[in-house]
Amino acid sequence: MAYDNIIVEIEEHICTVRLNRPDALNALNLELLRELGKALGEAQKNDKVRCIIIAGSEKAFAAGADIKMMSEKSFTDVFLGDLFTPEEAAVMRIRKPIIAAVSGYALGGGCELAMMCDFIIASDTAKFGQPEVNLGVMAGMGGTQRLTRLVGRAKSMDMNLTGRFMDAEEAERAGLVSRVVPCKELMKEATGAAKKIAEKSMISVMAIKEAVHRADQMPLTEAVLFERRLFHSMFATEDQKEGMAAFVEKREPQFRDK
Ligand code: CO8
Repeated sequence: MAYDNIIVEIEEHICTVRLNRPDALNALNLELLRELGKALGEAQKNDKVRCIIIAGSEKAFAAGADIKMMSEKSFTDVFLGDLFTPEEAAVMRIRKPIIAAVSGYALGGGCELAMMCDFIIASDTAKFGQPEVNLGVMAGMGGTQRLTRLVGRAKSMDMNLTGRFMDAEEAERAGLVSRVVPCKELMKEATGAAKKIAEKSMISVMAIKEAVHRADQMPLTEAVLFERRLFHSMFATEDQKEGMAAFVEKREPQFRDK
């Protein structure tokens, strides 16, 4: 399917979605976000796809929501139109793993989109920020919430209140990103991680994603019980038999998602 604001490639079980508005540093307008939601929905339905990567350009993952699109909007427009709620839901509905490959600016909605992914691999040029305060507004797609859960209150308050950017090294130290690699190696690293995930049983992979996301949302004892019941349920799968037999027989497992 052809898109105007993103480029989608599917290769070796990996769907890579590149944000592609180079003249606006990949600023997120509604058209782009709707195309992204559609592409992710298609990847979810496509049995060939086992992992998804969202990337931008070398200069910018995304420099935020499109300020030009928002500048003339009124309270009534955004409140009654529920700006960005369906677009966020479309990303959060995806059950397959999503890696954000971030190079350059990931600001405002760009940082928030990266945080909606399951983990972030960053290039050493990455810059994260929630600079909405400089525009007389505030974060609106998780910048005060997901960022606080990921890096803690002190750094989240600092970034949201001052609008300062966090470089890749600080982001890794703070727990916002899982790995930092040289800019030129970003896509190789992200693809390598995606390929590793693609080799596993999709039953384990999708259950792990659901369980880890519960860590933000449930009390610990409930969340551990949720995890334990998922773990127990895996003993009903052929992939559990295959994975454990392969270990015992000292060979590579052949998972069949059954
Ligand atoms: N929206 C629209 N256009 C943008 C944006 C943006 N967020 N960011 C950059 N651009 C455009 C510029 O206007 C410019 O276009 P033009 O040449 O036509 O004027 C082009 O991209 C290149 O930008 P710069 O010339 O500014 O490039 P620099 O290298 O000098 O600076 C910066 C790069 C520092 C990234 C700078 O562009 C900047 O500060 N951008 C704005 C960052 C920002 O404030 N982001 C937060 C936006 S608000 C937001 O995200 C709210 C989130 C709420 C929910 C989100 C749901 C998706």
